[in-house]
Amino acid sequence: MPKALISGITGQDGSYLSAFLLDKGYQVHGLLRRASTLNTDRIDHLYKDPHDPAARLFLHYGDLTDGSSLSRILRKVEPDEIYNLGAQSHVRVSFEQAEYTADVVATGTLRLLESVRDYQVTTGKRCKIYQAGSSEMFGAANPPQNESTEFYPRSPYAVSKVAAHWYCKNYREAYGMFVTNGILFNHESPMRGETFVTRKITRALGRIKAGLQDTLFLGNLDAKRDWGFAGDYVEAMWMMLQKNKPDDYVVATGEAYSVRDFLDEASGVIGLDWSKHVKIDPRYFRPTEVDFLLGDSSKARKALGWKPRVSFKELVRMMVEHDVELARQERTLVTAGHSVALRGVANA
Ligand code: NAP
Ligand code: F7E
Repeated sequence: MPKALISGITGQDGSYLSAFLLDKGYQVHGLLRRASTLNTDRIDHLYKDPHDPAARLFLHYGDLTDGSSLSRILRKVEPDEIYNLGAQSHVRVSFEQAEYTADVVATGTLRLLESVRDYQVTTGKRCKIYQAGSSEMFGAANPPQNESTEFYPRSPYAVSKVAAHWYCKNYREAYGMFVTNGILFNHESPMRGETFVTRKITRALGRIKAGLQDTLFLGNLDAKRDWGFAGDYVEAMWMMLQKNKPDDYVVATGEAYSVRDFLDEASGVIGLDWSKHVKIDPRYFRPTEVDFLLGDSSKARKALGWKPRVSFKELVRMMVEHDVELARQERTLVTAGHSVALRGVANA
């Protein structure tokens, strides 16, 4: 049974990737950050008690800011494949917590590479590493962007991802390690964190429809993104590690829409006029914005045989329908006298 180790297993991509790998027959191990509350909501449906002989998903306390935990987990798990998805992944927040973002995203990747390097030397075993690179690394570079486009990062998050990308390339060249960089454009789903713009919009629309909210505060509506479905993108990650040689691949749909287009499409699903509810709040502007990302993923399509299955319209509908149902459940709770979590208060 192949074994995979995932950092960031409790995030959006971690949950889709775990489900995908379990389905392929893998034993899946994940790094779990200690928190005062349980943060495993996205993978609870996949988890079985480790005493159950059928259990194939295991969690280990560890952190990308703690190199010794990484080394210990590597020796314990002996993975065939490592997916480095762990990150402080919010671009706006990275301006507020720049040092921390660099520590997790850039130095965290370096810690993982060093741990794997030592592990391979001392045990003689080999493992393949996937690095979660981002279209944010292209930043202000002219679209369409592909593997040959020069990086022009526009946030501490993006700069840290560029550093991680180059660490990975360097370890590939210096030590012959199998390290592949995926450069993934935005990908979304009903599991998307609620402070990213797509989910912020679909959560708010659901709540407006349910009478739980009236106003949605947003920032720049003109930014354009190449939005795909997370479920399609984790398949590309796996495909990259099935190759014989490590490489760099852009993964994208090849279509871009503005935040305004997303609002139009999403509110169309429930027949709402968003202009009556959306207000612009400059707190959501970024000190340096990324205006236009549009990916050219011809290399991945040719070399991996990957292509997206879910269209923009289908993605938006999937997210809106999910969040309309979630808000309906919240409405029931509120009507019964319970309180529901306050959302949208953070500056993100
Ligand atoms: P996400 O939902 O924000 O999940 C991030 C994950 O990283 C969570 O499991 C989080 O744990 C974990 N994490 C945070 N700090 C950590 C630390 N110090 N040590 C270990 N784990 C830590 O992100 P995502 O959307 O799934 O994205 C996955 C990866 O792809 C990230 O590296 C992201 O930067 C990158 N990426 C995402 C996109 C996209 O559009 N989604 C596009 C390109 C690249 P907690 O649950 O405990 O917070
Ligand atoms: O912003 C604009 C905002 O935060 C998209 C991360 O997964 O994808 C993600 O980064 C656009 C930006 O995603 C609000 O200014 C307007 O132009 O959803 P987002 P992102 O910054 O593109 C990349 C590929 C990653 O790697 C990252 O980890 O939407 N926008 N109004 C807003 N954005 C937010 N969050 N909130 C607003 O109110």
